[in-house]
Amino acid sequence: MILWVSARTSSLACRLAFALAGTPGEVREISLRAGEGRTPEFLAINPKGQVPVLQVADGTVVTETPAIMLALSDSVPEAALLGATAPQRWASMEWLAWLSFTLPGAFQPAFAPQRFGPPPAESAIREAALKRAQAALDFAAARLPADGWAVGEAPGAADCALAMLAVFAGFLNLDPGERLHALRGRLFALPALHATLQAEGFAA
Ligand SMILES: N[C@@H](CCC(=O)N[C@@H](CS)C(=O)NCC(=O)O)C(=O)O
Repeated sequence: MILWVSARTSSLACRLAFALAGTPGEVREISLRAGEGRTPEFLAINPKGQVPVLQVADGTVVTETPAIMLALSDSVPEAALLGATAPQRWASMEWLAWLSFTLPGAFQPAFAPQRFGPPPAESAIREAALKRAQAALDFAAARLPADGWAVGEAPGAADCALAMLAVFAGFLNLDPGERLHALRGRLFALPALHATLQAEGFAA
């Protein structure tokens, strides 16, 4: 399997999950900043020009974070990335779907307001987006346990996605809240994730 990512973008969630599950295959890094998401070669793989993208062994291409998490979970079932029971899988999908809505609705306009309106509106767009992003962080933090993992007894896809949200909070100087910050700390301390965190520049 091949997972395409770009460091320090939203592909981090799937990259963490790929490593957490011990997925056979490789991670291929492109640089969105250098325009590598728009090359003919990359667009032939993902016409959306976005990361993450997963290519499974038979060549099938999967895009969109929740779908990639599902494909990883199906490919390495023993890792139980989405959870060990049906209610846990539903809860994991709930977090992933919520994040898919929250990132473009709150975080992306905070990072890149110029993509959401003309120059005179940029600072108002950013301010409003920062408020929505903080509200989303507060919502997540209030629903996380004081210890352990977001869903079930083991770390999984929801934790990887929530840790990415905590990282983005840091980029925007927002407060992830004690529980989300602690969840990220527990996840990032897992030895299985060390090489990934090094590659992303989060570990020495
Ligand atoms: N809905 C997609 C969003 C993926 C996405 O927004 N990826 C960003 C990285 S932060 C990207 O590739 N942006 C480049 C672009 O849209 O041109 C998912 O859930 O995976």
